[in-house]
Amino acid sequence: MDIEYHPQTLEAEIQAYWQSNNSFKAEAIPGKEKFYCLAMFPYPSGKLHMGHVRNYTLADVIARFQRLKGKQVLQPMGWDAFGLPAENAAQQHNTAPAAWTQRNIDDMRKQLKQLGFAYDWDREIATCHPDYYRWEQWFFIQLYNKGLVYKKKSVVNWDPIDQTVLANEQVIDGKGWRSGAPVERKEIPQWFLKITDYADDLLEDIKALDAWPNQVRLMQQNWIGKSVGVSIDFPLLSATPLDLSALNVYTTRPDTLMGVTYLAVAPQHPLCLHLRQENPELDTFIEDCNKIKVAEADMAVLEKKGLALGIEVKHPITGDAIPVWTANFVLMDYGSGAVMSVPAHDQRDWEFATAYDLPIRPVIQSTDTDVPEHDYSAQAFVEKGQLVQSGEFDGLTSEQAFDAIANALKTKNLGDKTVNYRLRDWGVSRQRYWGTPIPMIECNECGTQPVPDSDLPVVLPTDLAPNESGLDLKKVTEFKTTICPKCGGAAERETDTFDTFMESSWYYARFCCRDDHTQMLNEEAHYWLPVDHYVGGIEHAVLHLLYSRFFHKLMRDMSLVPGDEPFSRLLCQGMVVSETFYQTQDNGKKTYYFPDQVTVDRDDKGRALGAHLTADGSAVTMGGIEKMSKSKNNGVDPNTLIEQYGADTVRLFTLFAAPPDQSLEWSEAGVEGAHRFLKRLWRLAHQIIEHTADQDSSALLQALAPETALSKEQAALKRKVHQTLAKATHDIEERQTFNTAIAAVMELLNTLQKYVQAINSGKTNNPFEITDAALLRQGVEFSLLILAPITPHMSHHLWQKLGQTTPIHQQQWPQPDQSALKEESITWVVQVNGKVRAKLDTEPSISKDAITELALNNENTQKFIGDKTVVKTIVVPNKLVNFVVKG
Ligand code: ANZ
Ligand code: ZN
Repeated sequence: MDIEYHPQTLEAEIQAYWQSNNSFKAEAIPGKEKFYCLAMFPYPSGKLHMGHVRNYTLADVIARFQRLKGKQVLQPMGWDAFGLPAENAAQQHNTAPAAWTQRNIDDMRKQLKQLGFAYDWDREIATCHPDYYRWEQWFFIQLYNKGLVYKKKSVVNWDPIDQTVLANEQVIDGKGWRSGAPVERKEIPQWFLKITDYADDLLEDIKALDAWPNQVRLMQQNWIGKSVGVSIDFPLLSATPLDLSALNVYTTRPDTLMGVTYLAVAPQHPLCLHLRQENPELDTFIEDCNKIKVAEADMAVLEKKGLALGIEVKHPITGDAIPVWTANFVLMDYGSGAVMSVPAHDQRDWEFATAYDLPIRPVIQSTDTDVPEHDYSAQAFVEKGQLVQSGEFDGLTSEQAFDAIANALKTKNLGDKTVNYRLRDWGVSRQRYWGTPIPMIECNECGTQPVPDSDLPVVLPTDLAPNESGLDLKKVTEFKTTICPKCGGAAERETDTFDTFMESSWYYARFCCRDDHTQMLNEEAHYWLPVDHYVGGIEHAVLHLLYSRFFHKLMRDMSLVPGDEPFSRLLCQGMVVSETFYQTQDNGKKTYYFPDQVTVDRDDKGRALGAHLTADGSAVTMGGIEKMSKSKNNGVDPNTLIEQYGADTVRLFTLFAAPPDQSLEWSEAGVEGAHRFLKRLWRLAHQIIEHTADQDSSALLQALAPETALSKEQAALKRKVHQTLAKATHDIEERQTFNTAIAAVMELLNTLQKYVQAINSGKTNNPFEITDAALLRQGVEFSLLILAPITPHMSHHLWQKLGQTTPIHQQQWPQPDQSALKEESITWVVQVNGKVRAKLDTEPSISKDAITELALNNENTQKFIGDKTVVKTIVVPNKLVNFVVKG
């Protein structure tokens, strides 16, 4: 018998078997329970990293387990194939992005297959294929027709030297990545999806996502950022070039209204834009503000700058005149682009007022009398409290004042409560080549026209040669020039492409029916959706998940998908981390080394003392444990591991080393441990197969029946086997702690091994009597079944060796035998003053208190205690209770 474990040949054979038998084909059978398991699809960078391996292994375990539970399982795989890296690679290596991407896809598919993931490969999607993106274009046009799409001028990063728009990641320290020129802010027309129409829906439905990590739900909620405030009109006292009677502001703190000492509008506010014509100083200020595109997060730390506009408004309650300024920290696209400034109670306003010597007027006081008086020369007092210096509102709490002031304003017709969202509409235009063409046409006569359905898809030309000027659709005349679908005259295509988040927002749905060339989604989407389990990285907690939820609601409203949410349950796996090693060069730069270039020096307890370069012995610094990354050279290549140990070992290690949501620390020793375990399982299984090969199968079955009499050892073995099954089922299904399920199998393996040794050494029984054989076989079978989702190749092979005719992935997950789970009962002796008075049978797990109580309440014990007092109770665990009585 071939007893050597050769994972590489074995795994390749089994993978070929799965492929030729189409073992993981997803079949929609109406009426049968389904399970849709999905891992976030990768960007085809060309190489799988350990983060991918972990992500896909976790999902694969869930999918394979659900298959064993008898469900119809869909687990697909595809490629998030558009995006910037392909363009960069194209320019570096002079290859077309399409070819580069396709080659990477082919490489990565091979690697995924080597890991034995149970995908239905017939459903593979690459988002850069016209078969896929044509439906995205179609859908966009539907949204356009429904008024959910609009075009608006919006700011981009502009490289004045390269004359091109830069993606955020191409701006490094405010400069263009290639030209090094300071990046400018430029406004160009762009397409937007009205996600803000769904803000409330997206917020409300978070409540129902109870199988999502709380952290992610919170991040979604904060991103949407609903705030309730008051919109207030400050009537204009000065004439303005605009036909305006009042300046409108949005505030979440109407309680501070009486502390307003100036108003501040955004530099892009219409008022500024009109005044700049006659005010050169203002013109320069606006120009300066427009130069840099500031992220919202940077706003808070920005140096506050502004300019008085020479205009005054009237305070809506007191009627006092208030000056209007423009300030660089006011955003044009939030609220109304104008704020009422309360320097006493808002830190930004305070900084601005301090810089420009504007009055600070405190109107809120702490209600806590222990708090020392606030020092307004140091900073603003931003907490809520009680109103002072606020006339009729004095003495109200901030909360009471919110309503009182809102009502007072409402009566005067100068304000009302409103809701605001931090969420902005989604700008989907990218000035990039490698993406889905936006299916729009611009006609001089008829304006914007969507591409007619019959002309879809608008295919991205893939035969562009990357050259000096880069890849630019604007320069492809054959693409750009077209005919207006309305008047038939000459027209131009939109040359921007979609944000790649568009493709990843609905791929989960298209997997259900990717072969349907007549429509975007069909009835299979109604069968498979929602995704029952989605597995991916926490880095997608905000945008990808929000956009997918938004798309789902859009598709729902067109009856294309069922339900309100795309992903019922979400698992965000932790990072894969490992030790970093570096040497510091003379210039202070760090050179990072790969773990296999380094030898770690350890003490006799295995603790690391330091490390040196294996090649020349020079000392290296251990830089601590960090996320595996290219820049730190601390990544481990899954390919090398697979070649060395086989896929099952890699899978087992990644699952065993940590619970799914926690960081997984890479360790060579851990991988070796996993590999050793598999070899042990391999040997033991072969041993048991050998010993039980010629037993009669019906006799083996009979031996497992509940009524079969068992020796004490046999009963204990049977209990262990079924306990392991029960625990592993619970760990995999409910807790999703695959590491503890694996630990349970490891323990079982120890038990089985000891049992076999006991027989072999003649300590127990005759060699392999039929009941022993049956129980040992069952122990191995359960181990293989529990491990089938985890180490599928090993399980598949040994299952066959056991003489089973149906492959293991088609088995039903077994139910533990409840009668076998029962702990063997133990017999207690109950004594009164050292004399045996009763005997009691209980479970072995009974507590000390419970057995004392039972023994005391026993009829016979009571008879001998009578009205005497128990002065002492002695309990010998699992044996005896003795009551010492007196009186
Ligand atoms: C007066 C005030 C007093 C404010 C105070 C705060 C504290 P959230 O909660 O995020 O919705 N604001 C309004 N529009 C703005 C804009 N376009 N650019 C910059 N800031 C703007 O924030 C609402 C608060 O942010 C508003 O409440 C306003 O300042 C400011 F003691 O009004 B507040
Ligand atoms: Zn036209």
